[in-house]
Amino acid sequence: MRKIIHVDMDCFYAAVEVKYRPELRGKPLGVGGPANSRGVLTTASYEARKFGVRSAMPSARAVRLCPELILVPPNFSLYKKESQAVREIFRRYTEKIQPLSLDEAYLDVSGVDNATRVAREIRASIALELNLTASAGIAPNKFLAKIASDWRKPNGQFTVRPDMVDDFVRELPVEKIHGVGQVTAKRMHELGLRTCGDVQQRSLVELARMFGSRAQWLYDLSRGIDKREVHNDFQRKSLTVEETYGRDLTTLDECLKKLPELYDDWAQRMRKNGGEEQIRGFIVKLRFYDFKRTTHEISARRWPNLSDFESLLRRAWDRRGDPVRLIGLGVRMNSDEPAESDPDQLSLF
Ligand code: TTP
Ligand code: MG
Repeated sequence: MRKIIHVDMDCFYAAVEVKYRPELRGKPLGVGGPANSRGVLTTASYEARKFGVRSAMPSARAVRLCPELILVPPNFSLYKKESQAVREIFRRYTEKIQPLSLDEAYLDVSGVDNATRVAREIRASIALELNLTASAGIAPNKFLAKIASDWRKPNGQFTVRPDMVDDFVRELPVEKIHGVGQVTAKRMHELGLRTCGDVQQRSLVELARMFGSRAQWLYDLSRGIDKREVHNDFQRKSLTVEETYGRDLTTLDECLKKLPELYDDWAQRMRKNGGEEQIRGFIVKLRFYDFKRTTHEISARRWPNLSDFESLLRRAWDRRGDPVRLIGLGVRMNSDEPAESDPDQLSLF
């Protein structure tokens, strides 16, 4: 069973503005273009939302709804910087991170005991270190995690345990199904499908007649089934660690002595990253005093032991026997899996 966390920052751009201009805290704030032109809001603080002010609303209309509204122009480079800082916090827990935008990401934390606690820790770190708040959803897959992160917004979190999935989806409006936009939702309503529970009543064949190639997707999601992986920004081809030494290592024994620490470091990162089943080979890399390098590699489809790297290191060393300034080790991974068609890509705009 996988454990996925979806983190979504609270009124992100507005919260970043408040962080750097504390005098704005507690005030109705809109981030966007000026009200005297065709400016549009990117977002608004919760104080402004009480007046009905929303993302994507023309600034002029927002000011009519909320005359006290303070409008500030967006500062994207600042939001990017904060977003990167948030991502650094995620990386303490996992390397399987899929950002959806500056303020949102999926994390695969299947390796941890208690994903609910990890989410709480991540949110606490964001609050303490960055002076921003985030909400989180914790669930066995992306679809449920993303819905759950909205449940206790702002500054809250909600966990959908595996035994809660059936109840969670039954009453869920079809609009919440990822990829179901207004047009599809309207059609579904006309066919008597208002909730995921309604969709569950229809067979796959019936759904295929109504929705063609999207039937399987609707069939699965309405049952809370979603097998989409959390994709890193890039598909990993290898996972290696390396270290450059202040003083060149002149004997094989000296090099061998460095391996346990490197191995532990590698193992820790590998556990965070996951994907043990994708291991296809072991690699050792040496860089010599003259910056020339050599690598030695064998094919294998299992978790490597320290001794695997020791024998690779011996062979790599035997090639030259010269002083070594850098040692690297790790695994090659299978990266030629077919790219899965990801509905995330379809429904953005
Ligand atoms: P959201 O997460 O949709 O909104 P939010 O973070 O401002 O508020 P919430 O607490 O409800 O999550 O979007 C994240 C940021 O993306 C938002 O701060 C500004 C930007 N954005 C736009 O620029 N245009 C838009 O239409 C939307 C929806 C968001
Ligand atoms: Mg947000």
